[in-house]
Amino acid sequence: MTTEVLIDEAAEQAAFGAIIEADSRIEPRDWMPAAYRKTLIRQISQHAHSEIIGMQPEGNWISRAPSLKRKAILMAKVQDEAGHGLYLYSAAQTLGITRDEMTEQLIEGRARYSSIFNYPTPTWADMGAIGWLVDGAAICNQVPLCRASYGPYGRAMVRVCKEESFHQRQGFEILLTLMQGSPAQREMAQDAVNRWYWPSLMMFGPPDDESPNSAQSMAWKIKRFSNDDLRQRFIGMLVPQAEVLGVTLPDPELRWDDEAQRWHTSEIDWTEFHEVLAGRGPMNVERIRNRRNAHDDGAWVREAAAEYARKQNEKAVAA
Ligand code: FAQ
Repeated sequence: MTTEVLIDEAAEQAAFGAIIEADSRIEPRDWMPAAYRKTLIRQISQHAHSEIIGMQPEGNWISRAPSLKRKAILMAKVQDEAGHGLYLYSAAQTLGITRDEMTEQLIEGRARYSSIFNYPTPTWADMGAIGWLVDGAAICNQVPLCRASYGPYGRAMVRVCKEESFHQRQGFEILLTLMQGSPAQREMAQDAVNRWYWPSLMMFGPPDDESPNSAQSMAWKIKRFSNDDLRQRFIGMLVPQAEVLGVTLPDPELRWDDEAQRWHTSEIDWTEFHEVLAGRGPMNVERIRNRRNAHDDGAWVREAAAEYARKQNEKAVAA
């Protein structure tokens, strides 16, 4: 490498550092370290895959929602998740990876998506628990991401968060309605909360001392808070809401520790988390199989769109 190239790179590195330091934004055409680009592609594509796979657990209930109104709301929510996936794939594409590459990684089982979407949805109350807990956790995690140092990611998050907040309220309202219903309905709501509570805490990722990416991602201001801090914030949000609902959070040890200024909880079952990440959760195989089938079934649409674009291009050239 020549001295000139080294000086250029040092100048670019310094300019990048200054943008991060000033809490300003890195944009697609700006110089960025290769590792920053790689981390963003990893996180944004995993996030996009989560939104897309995340349509399946609730999609399972669209045809069985208990009323026309509930069905319309659930359809709108699931459609929003598709939209989130698309903004996020677009944000990742600005970093030099194609949508096809990301899709291939997902359907071949080489990409991660959130652990939470590998759990089944056997009852209607699961729609309430997903909205309240899963979208609630998503909001806690994603509001700080609106300030992520990479422009296209932070901007996508602003709209995503607005929609997630509607999602969380509709889930809360489903649970509230069930909790004001018959004993069987209250039991169904509590059972769903029991099943989703711990997996929703795992959504924030491994404990801080076992999170290999956190320190660097926080230094780059992609992540603004650690996994454990966000998990704590989430618990603090849930406790008063659980009281309003009249549900019990399934952790007998849960209490505010005044001395430590933290929520004291039972130990999270990290073995379960790692099993799900390794592809051995209750629904991993089905989730990827469905996604692969949908991709195969859509092949003719992609071919037709490509052919249409080719013809339009041909016409434009001829004109
Ligand atoms: N599941 O070093 P860290 C939604 C992986 S919300 C699976 O701590 P990092 C809305 C991690 O990727 C859900 N994998 O990693 C919705 C890393 O993998 P590597 C999606 C997980 O990145 C609601 C390894 O473990 N939200 O979809 C999980 O600093 C309802 C080591 O972990 C986002 O993706 C997990 N739970 O922090 C949709 C938010 N946790 O390096 C439908 C954006 C960790 O082996 C219905 N992402 N891993 O490739 C983030 O904020 C971060 O990436 C974290 C992980 C916090 C998830």
